[in-house]
Amino acid sequence: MCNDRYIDVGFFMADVAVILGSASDNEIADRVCSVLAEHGVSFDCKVLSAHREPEKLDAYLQECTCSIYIAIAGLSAALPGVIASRTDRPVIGVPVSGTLLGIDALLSIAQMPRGVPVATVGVDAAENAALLAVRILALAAQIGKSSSISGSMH
Ligand code: AIR
Repeated sequence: MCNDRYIDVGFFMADVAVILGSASDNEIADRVCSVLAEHGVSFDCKVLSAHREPEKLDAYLQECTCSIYIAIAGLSAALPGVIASRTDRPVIGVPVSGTLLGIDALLSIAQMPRGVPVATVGVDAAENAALLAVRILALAAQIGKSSSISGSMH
C-alpha cells in the first residue's frame, strides 16, 4: 500500500511502521511516506483496521521491529491507541477527516487514558506526523552516540 514510488523495506527492517485503518486513507499515507522517503527513513506501510481485523493487527505488532508507529485512521479511530496498548515504542496518530470534520477521529486519538500515550497531530496532518518521527529518530541516534561516549569514560 502507499505508493510504488517508495521503497517499502518490510516490517523486519524498517525504522517506521505506517499503518492505515483503511485503503481509503491512502492519500494521507502517501504524504507520510513521501516525507519519510525525503529524509531517508525506511518504512513499512500496511492497511490493518483495529476494528475490522484485530487479530491480523495483533499478529503484525508481535512481529514488527520498527522503532516508531504512525497510525492513520478516521471515524472512531482506535488504531493508534490499540497499537500503543501493545508496544512501548512511540506511536503517532493521524486523525483523518471524512465525517464531522475529523473531530471524531481527533478526539478518539487524543483522548487516551493515562499510561497509554499517543502523540496526536492535526487532522490530515500527514507531513507533521512524518517530521515528528524523523525528529524522534534523530534524537534517538544522538542519544545513542552520546551514551556510548559517556559509557567509554567510566
Ligand atoms: N476505520 C477503519 N476501521 C476502523 C476505523 N476507524 C476508519 C478508516 C477510515 C474510515 O474508517 O481509518 O478512515 C472509513 O473506512 P472505509 O474502509 O469504510 O473507507
